[in-house]
Amino acid sequence: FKVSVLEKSSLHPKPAGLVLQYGTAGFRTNAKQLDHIMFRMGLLATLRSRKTKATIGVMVTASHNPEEDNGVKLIDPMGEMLTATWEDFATQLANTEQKELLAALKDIINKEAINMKLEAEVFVGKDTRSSSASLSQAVLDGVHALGGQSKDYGLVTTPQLHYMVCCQNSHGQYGEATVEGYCSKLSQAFLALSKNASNRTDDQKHLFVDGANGIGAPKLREVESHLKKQLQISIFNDGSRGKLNHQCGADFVKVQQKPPTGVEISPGDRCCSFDGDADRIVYYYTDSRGFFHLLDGDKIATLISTFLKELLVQAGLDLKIAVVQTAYANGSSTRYLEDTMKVIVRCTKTGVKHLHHAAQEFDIGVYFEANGHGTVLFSKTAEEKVQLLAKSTNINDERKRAALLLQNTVNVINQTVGDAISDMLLIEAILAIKGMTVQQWDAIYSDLPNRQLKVTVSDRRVIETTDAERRAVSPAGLQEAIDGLVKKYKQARSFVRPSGTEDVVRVYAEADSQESADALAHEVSLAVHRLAGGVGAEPKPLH
Ligand code: 16G
Ligand code: MG
Repeated sequence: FKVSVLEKSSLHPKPAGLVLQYGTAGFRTNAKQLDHIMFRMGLLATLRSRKTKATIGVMVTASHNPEEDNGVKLIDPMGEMLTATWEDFATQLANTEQKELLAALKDIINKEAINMKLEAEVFVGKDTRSSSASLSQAVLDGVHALGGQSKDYGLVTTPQLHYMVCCQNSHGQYGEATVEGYCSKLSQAFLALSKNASNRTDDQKHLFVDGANGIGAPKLREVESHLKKQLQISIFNDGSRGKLNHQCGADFVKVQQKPPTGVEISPGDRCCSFDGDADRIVYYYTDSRGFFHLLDGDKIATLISTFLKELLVQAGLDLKIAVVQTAYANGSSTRYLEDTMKVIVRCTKTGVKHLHHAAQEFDIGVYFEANGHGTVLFSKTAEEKVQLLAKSTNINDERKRAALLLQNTVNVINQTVGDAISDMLLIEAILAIKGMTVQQWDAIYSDLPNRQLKVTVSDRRVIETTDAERRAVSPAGLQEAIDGLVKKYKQARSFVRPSGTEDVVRVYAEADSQESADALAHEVSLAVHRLAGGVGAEPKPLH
Protein backbone atom coordinates (compact mmCIF):
# COMPACT_ATOMS: atom_id res chain seq x y z
CA PHE A 1 0.00 0.00 0.00
CA LYS A 2 2.98 2.28 0.48
CA VAL A 3 3.22 3.27 -3.15
CA SER A 4 -0.46 4.02 -3.57
CA VAL A 5 -0.68 5.98 -0.31
CA LEU A 6 2.33 8.08 -1.28
CA GLU A 7 1.00 8.67 -4.77
CA LYS A 8 -2.56 9.50 -3.74
CA SER A 9 -1.66 11.52 -0.65
CA SER A 10 0.39 13.88 -2.80
CA LEU A 11 -2.93 14.84 -4.43
CA HIS A 12 -4.31 15.74 -1.00
CA PRO A 13 -1.35 17.46 0.69
CA LYS A 14 -1.53 18.79 4.21
CA PRO A 15 -0.73 22.50 4.57
CA ALA A 16 2.43 22.49 6.71
CA GLY A 17 1.85 23.46 10.33
CA LEU A 18 -1.97 23.24 10.23
CA VAL A 19 -3.29 21.60 13.41
CA LEU A 20 -6.92 20.49 13.80
CA GLN A 21 -8.65 18.54 16.57
CA TYR A 22 -11.25 15.78 16.35
CA GLY A 23 -13.95 17.71 18.26
CA THR A 24 -17.18 16.65 19.91
CA ALA A 25 -18.50 15.33 16.62
CA GLY A 26 -15.49 15.02 14.34
CA PHE A 27 -13.44 17.62 12.45
CA ARG A 28 -15.26 20.79 11.56
CA THR A 29 -13.85 24.00 10.08
CA ASN A 30 -13.69 26.06 6.89
CA ALA A 31 -14.00 23.66 3.94
CA LYS A 32 -10.79 24.97 2.36
CA GLN A 33 -8.73 23.39 5.16
CA LEU A 34 -10.22 19.95 4.92
CA ASP A 35 -9.07 18.16 1.77
CA HIS A 36 -6.16 16.34 3.43
CA ILE A 37 -8.31 15.60 6.48
CA MET A 38 -10.89 13.85 4.29
CA PHE A 39 -8.26 11.78 2.49
CA ARG A 40 -6.76 10.76 5.81
CA MET A 41 -10.14 9.91 7.33
CA GLY A 42 -10.64 7.63 4.34
CA LEU A 43 -7.38 5.93 5.30
CA LEU A 44 -8.37 5.73 8.96
CA ALA A 45 -11.84 4.36 8.23
CA THR A 46 -10.24 1.61 6.14
CA LEU A 47 -7.96 0.67 9.05
CA ARG A 48 -10.92 0.78 11.43
CA SER A 49 -12.84 -1.51 9.08
CA ARG A 50 -10.01 -4.07 9.09
CA LYS A 51 -9.69 -3.78 12.87
CA THR A 52 -13.40 -4.36 13.51
CA LYS A 53 -13.91 -6.70 10.52
CA ALA A 54 -16.97 -4.61 9.74
CA THR A 55 -18.19 -1.81 7.52
CA ILE A 56 -17.37 1.72 8.72
CA GLY A 57 -19.12 4.96 7.72
CA VAL A 58 -17.70 8.36 6.83
CA MET A 59 -20.11 11.29 6.65
CA VAL A 60 -19.03 14.58 5.07
CA THR A 61 -21.02 17.36 6.73
CA ALA A 62 -20.70 20.34 9.06
CA SER A 63 -24.25 19.98 10.36
CA HIS A 64 -25.63 23.36 11.48
CA ASN A 65 -22.46 25.33 10.67
CA PRO A 66 -22.49 27.90 7.85
CA GLU A 67 -22.24 26.84 4.19
CA GLU A 68 -18.51 27.76 3.98
CA ASP A 69 -17.62 25.15 6.61
CA ASN A 70 -17.48 21.43 6.28
CA GLY A 71 -16.58 18.50 8.46
CA VAL A 72 -16.38 14.75 8.81
CA LYS A 73 -17.81 12.21 11.24
CA LEU A 74 -16.76 8.55 11.42
CA ILE A 75 -19.34 5.88 12.15
CA ASP A 76 -18.55 2.66 14.01
CA PRO A 77 -19.98 -0.80 13.14
CA MET A 78 -23.32 -0.68 14.97
CA GLY A 79 -23.98 2.85 13.77
CA GLU A 80 -22.51 4.52 16.87
CA MET A 81 -20.06 7.36 16.79
CA LEU A 82 -16.36 6.50 16.54
CA THR A 83 -14.94 5.09 19.78
CA ALA A 84 -12.84 7.50 21.90
CA THR A 85 -9.42 5.78 21.50
CA TRP A 86 -9.71 6.11 17.74
CA GLU A 87 -10.56 9.80 18.02
CA ASP A 88 -6.98 10.19 19.22
CA PHE A 89 -5.70 8.29 16.18
CA ALA A 90 -7.82 10.57 14.00
CA THR A 91 -6.23 13.65 15.54
CA GLN A 92 -2.72 12.22 15.19
CA LEU A 93 -3.24 11.23 11.57
CA ALA A 94 -4.81 14.59 10.74
CA ASN A 95 -1.88 16.56 12.10
CA THR A 96 1.03 14.47 10.81
CA GLU A 97 3.13 16.39 8.30
CA GLN A 98 3.09 15.04 4.76
CA LYS A 99 6.43 13.20 4.86
CA GLU A 100 5.59 11.40 8.12
CA LEU A 101 2.24 10.08 6.92
CA LEU A 102 3.37 6.52 6.18
CA ALA A 103 5.07 6.27 9.56
CA ALA A 104 1.92 7.52 11.31
CA LEU A 105 -0.17 4.90 9.50
CA LYS A 106 2.27 2.14 10.44
CA ASP A 107 2.14 3.28 14.02
CA ILE A 108 -1.63 2.77 14.17
CA ILE A 109 -1.37 -0.55 12.32
CA ASN A 110 1.17 -1.79 14.87
CA LYS A 111 -0.57 -0.47 17.96
CA GLU A 112 -3.87 -2.03 16.93
CA ALA A 113 -2.28 -5.15 15.39
CA ILE A 114 -4.23 -4.67 12.18
CA ASN A 115 -4.03 -7.39 9.55
CA MET A 116 -3.65 -5.50 6.28
CA LYS A 117 -4.56 -8.56 4.24
CA LEU A 118 -8.15 -8.47 5.45
CA GLU A 119 -10.89 -6.92 3.37
CA ALA A 120 -12.21 -3.51 4.28
CA GLU A 121 -15.42 -1.67 3.42
CA VAL A 122 -16.34 1.98 3.94
CA PHE A 123 -19.72 3.64 3.33
CA VAL A 124 -19.50 7.32 2.39
CA GLY A 125 -22.22 9.97 2.46
CA LYS A 126 -22.36 13.73 2.09
CA ASP A 127 -24.61 16.72 2.73
CA THR A 128 -25.64 19.40 0.22
CA ARG A 129 -22.74 21.83 0.78
CA SER A 130 -21.00 22.89 -2.42
CA SER A 131 -17.67 21.63 -1.01
CA SER A 132 -19.03 18.21 -0.11
CA ALA A 133 -18.65 16.62 -3.55
CA SER A 134 -14.88 17.04 -3.83
CA LEU A 135 -14.32 16.37 -0.14
CA SER A 136 -16.18 13.08 -0.26
CA GLN A 137 -14.10 12.17 -3.32
CA ALA A 138 -11.03 12.75 -1.15
CA VAL A 139 -12.43 10.28 1.41
CA LEU A 140 -12.94 7.72 -1.35
CA ASP A 141 -9.36 8.27 -2.57
CA GLY A 142 -8.16 7.52 0.95
CA VAL A 143 -10.17 4.30 1.14
CA HIS A 144 -8.89 3.11 -2.24
CA ALA A 145 -5.28 4.03 -1.43
CA LEU A 146 -5.37 1.40 1.32
CA GLY A 147 -7.14 -1.16 -0.85
CA GLY A 148 -10.54 -0.79 0.79
CA GLN A 149 -13.90 -1.27 -0.93
CA SER A 150 -16.24 1.67 -0.89
CA LYS A 151 -19.90 2.40 -1.38
CA ASP A 152 -20.78 5.98 -2.10
CA TYR A 153 -24.31 6.78 -0.93
CA GLY A 154 -24.02 10.31 -2.27
CA LEU A 155 -26.46 12.77 -0.73
CA VAL A 156 -27.90 11.35 2.49
CA THR A 157 -28.69 12.66 5.97
CA THR A 158 -26.19 11.84 8.70
CA PRO A 159 -28.62 9.48 10.48
CA GLN A 160 -29.35 7.70 7.20
CA LEU A 161 -25.68 6.84 6.84
CA HIS A 162 -25.56 5.63 10.47
CA TYR A 163 -28.56 3.47 9.63
CA MET A 164 -26.92 1.99 6.51
CA VAL A 165 -23.81 1.02 8.46
CA CYS A 166 -25.89 -0.69 11.14
CA CYS A 167 -28.03 -2.55 8.56
CA GLN A 168 -24.94 -3.75 6.73
CA ASN A 169 -23.18 -5.03 9.84
CA SER A 170 -26.29 -6.65 11.27
CA HIS A 171 -26.72 -8.47 7.93
CA GLY A 172 -30.08 -6.93 7.25
CA GLN A 173 -31.53 -7.61 10.70
CA TYR A 174 -31.90 -3.91 11.36
CA GLY A 175 -33.25 -3.27 7.88
CA GLU A 176 -32.08 -3.02 4.30
CA ALA A 177 -29.01 -0.82 3.74
CA THR A 178 -30.60 1.41 1.10
CA VAL A 179 -32.44 4.73 1.19
CA GLU A 180 -35.51 2.88 -0.10
CA GLY A 181 -35.16 0.36 2.75
CA TYR A 182 -34.93 3.21 5.25
CA CYS A 183 -38.01 4.94 3.85
CA SER A 184 -40.11 1.82 3.80
CA LYS A 185 -39.15 0.64 7.32
CA LEU A 186 -39.94 3.98 8.92
CA SER A 187 -43.06 4.70 6.93
CA GLN A 188 -44.57 1.25 7.47
CA ALA A 189 -44.12 1.64 11.21
CA PHE A 190 -45.57 5.15 11.07
CA LEU A 191 -48.61 3.99 9.10
CA ALA A 192 -49.22 1.15 11.53
CA LEU A 193 -49.06 3.61 14.44
CA SER A 194 -51.36 6.08 12.68
CA LYS A 195 -54.08 3.44 12.42
CA ASN A 196 -54.59 3.96 16.15
CA ALA A 197 -55.56 7.57 15.63
CA SER A 198 -59.16 8.14 14.72
CA ASN A 199 -61.00 10.84 12.82
CA ARG A 200 -58.19 13.22 12.12
CA THR A 201 -58.92 16.16 9.87
CA ASP A 202 -56.52 17.24 7.13
CA ASP A 203 -55.72 20.24 9.30
CA GLN A 204 -54.61 18.03 12.12
CA LYS A 205 -52.45 16.01 9.74
CA HIS A 206 -50.69 19.12 8.53
CA LEU A 207 -47.09 19.84 9.51
CA PHE A 208 -44.78 22.64 8.37
CA VAL A 209 -41.14 21.58 8.09
CA ASP A 210 -38.15 23.92 7.81
CA GLY A 211 -35.46 21.91 6.01
CA ALA A 212 -32.67 24.42 6.89
CA ASN A 213 -31.94 24.49 3.14
CA GLY A 214 -30.08 21.23 3.68
CA ILE A 215 -30.24 17.53 2.90
CA GLY A 216 -33.23 16.94 5.20
CA ALA A 217 -35.68 18.51 2.75
CA PRO A 218 -35.13 16.24 -0.29
CA LYS A 219 -34.84 13.17 1.95
CA LEU A 220 -38.08 14.04 3.70
CA ARG A 221 -39.78 14.25 0.29
CA GLU A 222 -38.69 10.67 -0.41
CA VAL A 223 -40.13 9.49 2.91
CA GLU A 224 -43.31 11.51 2.39
CA SER A 225 -44.09 9.65 -0.81
CA HIS A 226 -44.53 6.51 1.34
CA LEU A 227 -46.86 8.10 3.89
CA LYS A 228 -50.15 7.74 2.00
CA LYS A 229 -51.20 11.26 3.03
CA GLN A 230 -51.40 10.27 6.69
CA LEU A 231 -49.09 13.19 7.22
CA GLN A 232 -49.42 16.29 5.08
CA ILE A 233 -46.15 18.06 4.96
CA SER A 234 -45.34 21.53 3.66
CA ILE A 235 -41.59 21.85 3.34
CA PHE A 236 -40.02 25.28 3.31
CA ASN A 237 -36.35 26.25 3.20
CA ASP A 238 -35.92 23.21 0.96
CA GLY A 239 -32.67 24.41 -0.59
CA SER A 240 -34.18 25.64 -3.83
CA ARG A 241 -33.54 29.30 -2.97
CA GLY A 242 -32.11 30.10 0.44
CA LYS A 243 -28.69 29.49 1.90
CA LEU A 244 -27.92 26.48 4.10
CA ASN A 245 -28.58 27.12 7.83
CA HIS A 246 -28.85 30.85 7.18
CA GLN A 247 -31.55 32.31 9.45
CA CYS A 248 -33.22 28.94 9.52
CA GLY A 249 -32.82 25.44 10.85
CA ALA A 250 -33.03 23.89 14.31
CA ASP A 251 -30.00 25.64 15.76
CA PHE A 252 -31.14 29.09 14.67
CA VAL A 253 -34.65 28.54 16.02
CA LYS A 254 -33.42 27.15 19.35
CA VAL A 255 -30.74 29.75 20.02
CA GLN A 256 -32.67 32.78 18.71
CA GLN A 257 -35.98 31.54 20.13
CA LYS A 258 -37.82 32.72 17.05
CA PRO A 259 -39.25 31.22 13.83
CA PRO A 260 -36.98 30.77 10.82
CA THR A 261 -37.17 33.18 7.92
CA GLY A 262 -38.57 31.89 4.67
CA VAL A 263 -41.91 30.83 6.10
CA GLU A 264 -45.31 32.33 6.70
CA ILE A 265 -46.89 30.53 9.64
CA SER A 266 -50.28 31.26 11.10
CA PRO A 267 -51.15 31.06 14.79
CA GLY A 268 -51.43 27.47 15.95
CA ASP A 269 -49.72 25.90 12.94
CA ARG A 270 -47.54 22.97 14.00
CA CYS A 271 -43.99 23.53 12.74
CA CYS A 272 -40.61 21.92 13.10
CA SER A 273 -37.06 22.68 11.98
CA PHE A 274 -34.29 20.26 11.03
CA ASP A 275 -30.61 21.17 11.09
CA GLY A 276 -28.32 21.02 8.04
CA ASP A 277 -27.69 17.26 8.18
CA ALA A 278 -31.08 16.35 9.69
CA ASP A 279 -29.92 14.84 12.96
CA ARG A 280 -31.69 17.48 15.09
CA ILE A 281 -35.28 18.62 15.33
CA VAL A 282 -37.22 21.20 17.34
CA TYR A 283 -40.95 22.02 17.18
CA TYR A 284 -42.68 25.38 17.62
CA TYR A 285 -45.84 27.41 17.02
CA THR A 286 -47.03 30.96 17.53
CA ASP A 287 -50.14 31.70 19.58
CA SER A 288 -53.01 34.02 18.74
CA ARG A 289 -51.15 36.95 20.33
CA GLY A 290 -48.18 36.28 18.07
CA PHE A 291 -45.97 34.85 20.83
CA PHE A 292 -43.47 32.21 19.80
CA HIS A 293 -43.44 28.88 21.65
CA LEU A 294 -40.53 26.47 21.31
CA LEU A 295 -40.80 22.75 21.99
CA ASP A 296 -37.18 21.69 22.30
CA GLY A 297 -35.43 18.38 22.94
CA ASP A 298 -36.62 18.38 26.55
CA LYS A 299 -40.27 18.66 25.54
CA ILE A 300 -39.71 15.94 22.94
CA ALA A 301 -38.10 13.62 25.51
CA THR A 302 -41.03 14.24 27.86
CA LEU A 303 -43.63 13.49 25.20
CA ILE A 304 -41.90 10.28 24.10
CA SER A 305 -41.09 8.97 27.57
CA THR A 306 -44.61 9.63 28.82
CA PHE A 307 -46.04 7.77 25.83
CA LEU A 308 -43.69 4.83 26.33
CA LYS A 309 -44.32 4.65 30.05
CA GLU A 310 -48.09 4.53 29.53
CA LEU A 311 -47.70 1.76 26.96
CA LEU A 312 -45.48 -0.27 29.29
CA VAL A 313 -48.15 -0.09 31.99
CA GLN A 314 -50.91 -1.06 29.54
CA ALA A 315 -48.81 -3.90 28.16
CA GLY A 316 -47.93 -5.09 31.66
CA LEU A 317 -44.24 -5.05 30.82
CA ASP A 318 -41.76 -4.48 33.59
CA LEU A 319 -39.00 -2.58 31.81
CA LYS A 320 -36.81 0.12 33.28
CA ILE A 321 -37.16 3.41 31.43
CA ALA A 322 -34.89 6.42 31.87
CA VAL A 323 -34.42 9.83 30.32
CA VAL A 324 -30.88 11.07 29.68
CA GLN A 325 -30.28 14.82 29.49
CA THR A 326 -27.42 17.29 29.73
CA ALA A 327 -26.91 20.32 31.95
CA TYR A 328 -28.73 22.35 29.29
CA ALA A 329 -32.01 20.58 30.02
CA ASN A 330 -34.52 23.07 31.31
CA GLY A 331 -34.94 22.70 35.08
CA SER A 332 -38.71 22.40 34.65
CA SER A 333 -38.32 19.37 32.44
CA THR A 334 -36.11 17.56 34.92
CA ARG A 335 -38.48 18.35 37.77
CA TYR A 336 -41.51 17.19 35.77
CA LEU A 337 -39.85 13.93 34.72
CA GLU A 338 -38.64 13.09 38.22
CA ASP A 339 -41.50 14.34 40.36
CA THR A 340 -44.58 13.88 38.20
CA MET A 341 -43.62 11.19 35.71
CA LYS A 342 -41.43 9.34 38.20
CA VAL A 343 -38.93 8.26 35.59
CA ILE A 344 -35.20 7.97 36.23
CA VAL A 345 -33.29 10.99 34.93
CA ARG A 346 -29.55 10.93 34.20
CA CYS A 347 -27.35 13.88 33.29
CA THR A 348 -24.24 13.52 31.12
CA LYS A 349 -21.70 15.78 29.47
CA THR A 350 -22.70 17.54 26.24
CA GLY A 351 -22.24 15.52 23.04
CA VAL A 352 -24.33 12.72 21.62
CA LYS A 353 -21.85 9.96 22.36
CA HIS A 354 -22.10 10.60 26.10
CA LEU A 355 -25.89 10.52 26.12
CA HIS A 356 -25.97 7.48 23.88
CA HIS A 357 -23.72 5.49 26.23
CA ALA A 358 -25.71 6.46 29.31
CA ALA A 359 -28.98 5.48 27.59
CA GLN A 360 -27.60 2.02 26.81
CA GLU A 361 -27.65 1.19 30.51
CA PHE A 362 -31.44 0.94 30.68
CA ASP A 363 -34.08 -1.30 29.12
CA ILE A 364 -35.41 1.82 27.43
CA GLY A 365 -33.20 4.90 27.33
CA VAL A 366 -34.73 8.08 25.94
CA TYR A 367 -31.99 10.62 25.35
CA PHE A 368 -32.29 14.17 24.09
CA GLU A 369 -30.16 17.26 24.21
CA ALA A 370 -32.18 20.43 24.67
CA ASN A 371 -30.98 21.44 21.18
CA GLY A 372 -33.06 18.65 19.65
CA HIS A 373 -30.59 15.86 19.11
CA GLY A 374 -31.81 12.55 20.43
CA THR A 375 -33.43 9.17 20.05
CA VAL A 376 -34.57 6.15 22.05
CA LEU A 377 -32.55 3.00 22.67
CA PHE A 378 -34.15 -0.35 23.43
CA SER A 379 -32.05 -3.08 25.01
CA LYS A 380 -32.05 -6.51 23.41
CA THR A 381 -34.14 -7.83 26.29
CA ALA A 382 -36.65 -5.02 25.91
CA GLU A 383 -37.02 -5.66 22.19
CA GLU A 384 -37.45 -9.39 22.72
CA LYS A 385 -40.11 -8.91 25.39
CA VAL A 386 -42.02 -6.53 23.14
CA GLN A 387 -41.81 -8.88 20.14
CA LEU A 388 -42.94 -11.84 22.19
CA LEU A 389 -45.93 -10.02 23.63
CA ALA A 390 -46.93 -8.60 20.24
CA LYS A 391 -47.03 -12.17 18.88
CA SER A 392 -48.85 -13.74 21.77
CA THR A 393 -52.49 -14.73 21.29
CA ASN A 394 -53.70 -15.30 24.84
CA ILE A 395 -53.68 -11.72 26.12
CA ASN A 396 -56.51 -9.21 26.37
CA ASP A 397 -57.12 -6.52 23.75
CA GLU A 398 -55.63 -3.69 25.77
CA ARG A 399 -52.34 -5.50 26.29
CA LYS A 400 -52.26 -6.59 22.67
CA ARG A 401 -52.84 -3.06 21.42
CA ALA A 402 -50.11 -1.70 23.68
CA ALA A 403 -47.67 -4.40 22.60
CA LEU A 404 -48.29 -3.69 18.92
CA LEU A 405 -47.90 0.04 19.50
CA LEU A 406 -44.58 -0.60 21.26
CA GLN A 407 -43.43 -2.84 18.43
CA ASN A 408 -44.15 -0.21 15.81
CA THR A 409 -42.61 2.48 17.98
CA VAL A 410 -39.37 0.47 18.03
CA ASN A 411 -39.48 0.25 14.24
CA VAL A 412 -40.14 3.93 13.57
CA ILE A 413 -37.13 4.92 15.68
CA ASN A 414 -33.61 5.14 14.29
CA GLN A 415 -31.71 3.77 17.27
CA THR A 416 -28.29 4.40 15.80
CA VAL A 417 -28.33 8.16 16.39
CA GLY A 418 -30.73 11.12 16.68
CA ASP A 419 -32.66 11.40 13.42
CA ALA A 420 -34.89 14.39 12.61
CA ILE A 421 -37.08 12.45 10.14
CA SER A 422 -37.55 9.46 12.41
CA ASP A 423 -38.12 11.63 15.51
CA MET A 424 -40.64 13.68 13.55
CA LEU A 425 -42.60 10.57 12.51
CA LEU A 426 -42.66 9.33 16.10
CA ILE A 427 -43.79 12.68 17.51
CA GLU A 428 -46.48 13.02 14.84
CA ALA A 429 -47.71 9.51 15.57
CA ILE A 430 -47.85 10.15 19.33
CA LEU A 431 -49.75 13.42 18.89
CA ALA A 432 -52.18 11.69 16.55
CA ILE A 433 -52.74 8.68 18.81
CA LYS A 434 -53.25 10.86 21.87
CA GLY A 435 -55.36 13.32 19.91
CA MET A 436 -53.12 16.05 21.24
CA THR A 437 -52.52 19.50 19.79
CA VAL A 438 -49.12 21.15 19.85
CA GLN A 439 -50.48 23.57 22.48
CA GLN A 440 -51.57 20.71 24.73
CA TRP A 441 -48.16 19.11 24.35
CA ASP A 442 -46.52 22.44 25.22
CA ALA A 443 -48.69 22.78 28.32
CA ILE A 444 -47.32 19.59 29.94
CA TYR A 445 -44.90 21.85 31.82
CA SER A 446 -43.68 25.45 31.44
CA ASP A 447 -40.04 26.09 30.67
CA LEU A 448 -38.06 28.27 33.03
CA PRO A 449 -36.85 31.39 31.19
CA ASN A 450 -33.22 30.93 30.19
CA ARG A 451 -30.34 32.56 28.40
CA GLN A 452 -27.19 31.30 26.68
CA LEU A 453 -24.17 33.55 26.13
CA LYS A 454 -20.61 33.12 24.86
CA VAL A 455 -17.43 34.59 26.33
CA THR A 456 -14.11 34.71 24.49
CA VAL A 457 -11.08 33.90 26.62
CA SER A 458 -7.42 33.44 25.69
CA ASP A 459 -7.48 29.69 26.45
CA ARG A 460 -10.83 28.07 27.09
CA ARG A 461 -9.13 24.96 28.47
CA VAL A 462 -8.52 26.81 31.76
CA ILE A 463 -12.16 26.02 32.49
CA GLU A 464 -12.43 22.50 33.81
CA THR A 465 -15.75 21.07 34.89
CA THR A 466 -17.13 18.17 36.89
CA ASP A 467 -20.54 16.68 37.71
CA ALA A 468 -21.61 16.45 34.04
CA GLU A 469 -20.37 20.00 33.40
CA ARG A 470 -22.60 21.47 36.08
CA ARG A 471 -19.74 22.70 38.25
CA ALA A 472 -16.42 24.35 37.41
CA VAL A 473 -13.37 23.09 39.28
CA SER A 474 -11.00 25.63 37.73
CA PRO A 475 -10.05 28.46 37.53
CA ALA A 476 -10.02 28.98 41.28
CA GLY A 477 -12.88 31.06 42.60
CA LEU A 478 -15.12 30.79 39.54
CA GLN A 479 -17.59 28.26 40.95
CA GLU A 480 -17.81 30.22 44.23
CA ALA A 481 -18.58 33.34 42.22
CA ILE A 482 -21.30 31.53 40.24
CA ASP A 483 -22.81 30.11 43.43
CA GLY A 484 -22.96 33.59 44.94
CA LEU A 485 -24.67 35.04 41.87
CA VAL A 486 -27.19 32.21 41.56
CA LYS A 487 -28.29 32.81 45.19
CA LYS A 488 -29.54 36.27 44.24
CA TYR A 489 -32.31 34.90 42.01
CA LYS A 490 -35.30 32.62 42.39
CA GLN A 491 -35.37 29.12 40.85
CA ALA A 492 -31.97 29.98 39.42
CA ARG A 493 -29.24 27.77 38.02
CA SER A 494 -26.15 28.58 35.99
CA PHE A 495 -23.09 26.80 34.66
CA VAL A 496 -20.20 27.42 32.28
CA ARG A 497 -18.26 25.08 30.00
CA PRO A 498 -15.70 25.33 27.23
CA SER A 499 -17.33 24.70 23.85
CA GLY A 500 -16.29 21.54 22.02
CA THR A 501 -16.94 23.07 18.61
CA GLU A 502 -16.01 26.77 18.85
CA ASP A 503 -13.24 28.72 20.53
CA VAL A 504 -15.50 30.17 23.25
CA VAL A 505 -16.76 29.53 26.78
CA ARG A 506 -20.50 28.96 26.95
CA VAL A 507 -22.64 30.36 29.75
CA TYR A 508 -26.09 29.07 30.62
CA ALA A 509 -28.50 30.59 33.12
CA GLU A 510 -32.13 30.03 34.02
CA ALA A 511 -34.38 31.70 36.57
CA ASP A 512 -37.99 32.51 37.35
CA SER A 513 -38.19 35.43 34.90
CA GLN A 514 -36.50 36.35 31.62
CA GLU A 515 -35.06 39.52 33.21
CA SER A 516 -33.48 37.46 35.97
CA ALA A 517 -32.15 34.81 33.58
CA ASP A 518 -30.64 37.54 31.39
CA ALA A 519 -29.12 39.38 34.35
CA LEU A 520 -27.68 36.18 35.83
CA ALA A 521 -26.22 35.08 32.48
CA HIS A 522 -24.60 38.48 32.13
CA GLU A 523 -23.14 38.49 35.65
CA VAL A 524 -21.75 34.98 35.19
CA SER A 525 -20.22 36.06 31.85
CA LEU A 526 -18.48 38.90 33.65
CA ALA A 527 -17.14 36.47 36.25
CA VAL A 528 -15.79 34.23 33.46
CA HIS A 529 -14.23 37.20 31.70
CA ARG A 530 -12.51 38.35 34.91
CA LEU A 531 -11.44 35.00 36.31
CA ALA A 532 -10.74 32.93 33.19
CA GLY A 533 -8.65 35.29 31.06
CA GLY A 534 -11.29 37.13 29.04
CA VAL A 535 -10.21 38.68 25.74
CA GLY A 536 -11.39 42.13 24.62
CA ALA A 537 -13.97 44.34 26.30
CA GLU A 538 -15.99 43.03 29.22
CA PRO A 539 -19.43 41.65 28.33
CA LYS A 540 -22.19 44.28 28.33
CA PRO A 541 -25.58 43.77 30.01
CA LEU A 542 -28.34 42.54 27.70
CA HIS A 543 -30.74 45.32 28.61
C1 16G B 1 -21.89 18.86 18.59
C2 16G B 1 -22.62 17.66 19.13
C3 16G B 1 -23.87 18.08 19.85
C4 16G B 1 -23.54 19.08 20.93
C5 16G B 1 -22.75 20.24 20.36
C6 16G B 1 -22.25 21.12 21.48
C7 16G B 1 -22.84 15.45 18.14
C8 16G B 1 -23.30 14.65 16.97
N1 16G B 1 -23.01 16.76 18.05
O1 16G B 1 -22.64 19.49 17.61
O2 16G B 1 -24.43 16.94 20.42
O3 16G B 1 -24.70 19.57 21.52
O4 16G B 1 -21.63 19.75 19.66
O5 16G B 1 -21.48 22.15 20.96
O6 16G B 1 -22.31 14.93 19.12
P1 16G B 1 -20.60 23.05 21.88
O7 16G B 1 -19.60 22.15 22.56
O8 16G B 1 -19.98 24.04 20.96
O9 16G B 1 -21.51 23.69 22.88
MG1 MG C 1 -26.46 18.00 12.87
